[in-house]
Amino acid sequence: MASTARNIEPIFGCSSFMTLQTHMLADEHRFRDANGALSWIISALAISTKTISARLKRARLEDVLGEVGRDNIHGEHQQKLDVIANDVLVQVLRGRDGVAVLGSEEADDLLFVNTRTGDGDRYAVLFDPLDGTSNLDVAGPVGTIFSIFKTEPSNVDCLHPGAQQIAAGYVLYGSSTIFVLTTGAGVHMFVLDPSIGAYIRVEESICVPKFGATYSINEANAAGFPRGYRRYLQQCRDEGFSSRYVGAMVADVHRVLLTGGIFMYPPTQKSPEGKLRLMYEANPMAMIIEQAGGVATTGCERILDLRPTGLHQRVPVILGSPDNVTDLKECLSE
Ligand code: AHM
Ligand code: MG
Repeated sequence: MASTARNIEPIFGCSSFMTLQTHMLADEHRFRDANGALSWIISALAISTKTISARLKRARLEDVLGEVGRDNIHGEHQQKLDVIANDVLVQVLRGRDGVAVLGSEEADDLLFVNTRTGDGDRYAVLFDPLDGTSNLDVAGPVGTIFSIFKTEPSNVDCLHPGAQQIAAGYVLYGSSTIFVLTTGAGVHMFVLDPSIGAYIRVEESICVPKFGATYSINEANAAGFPRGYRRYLQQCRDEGFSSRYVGAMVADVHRVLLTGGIFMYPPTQKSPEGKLRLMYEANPMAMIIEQAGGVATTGCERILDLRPTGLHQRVPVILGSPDNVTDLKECLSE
């Protein structure tokens, strides 16, 4: 007797049920010589960020808010959670065979791991373990940002231009935990389902809207911005833009990615090079924004073309919808 197929309700409201892990397995087919090393690294980032997410949720209960009592390389007061997040990432990533080099905002120098030689590609993973830490004490959003390069014996300091990144992404710890990833073929978004402990893909090939009437900048520093930025901000206000600034780049850029607009951290009188770090903040966010059809520039040059001079180098950062960036660049060139 013929049976009638029952309509299957979509799980999680997604048309296809794909975890980050299965997404990576499918993605590997794009690379003819893939040996699974990149998938192992992404899986290490997934387990690390699930751990960090859980620690963040219990931070007040576990009494891990506040400062450690020492400064990092940038002279910033390290928070206990900066150290915890850094240690989680280092411990998990150093156990993966393909990882040869780790670089962190919270460590002065690169860390060389798995130093034995062997077959297969070797990777450098650079990261900002917890971005936007001033939000921690008030339970605001924070993030983890990562950048992955292939390492070469000829370039042991890993100072490659961002255009050579193999993969990049961020995790936003907000009202939900979001994993955004690119391996050079579009930008995909996953949400952590804490009930099953898996990142579930919720959006594929995200496109930054061509224009968005929102700007994101620490406007309190405006008196110290170059004149072109002040002109652009006045233009935005005259045109009825909204201003949104969380103070965590991951959260601010995530809004730009999904709804359009522009994120800026310009040079200021106090910080002529800007505040954000090229290798583990600007480069990975630039790759994400470009892969989604947006623009990433210092105002003078494409971020991904910059030749790095140091692991902790700072750069001015502009990330946004193509039309917004064009308007800003016109103001900067006047
Ligand atoms: P952090 O990595 O030390 O937290 O600093 C980076 C953060 C960015 O997330 C954010 O865009 C910026 O610093 C905020 O700085 P400011 O308080 O100067 O606006
Ligand atoms: Mg940061």
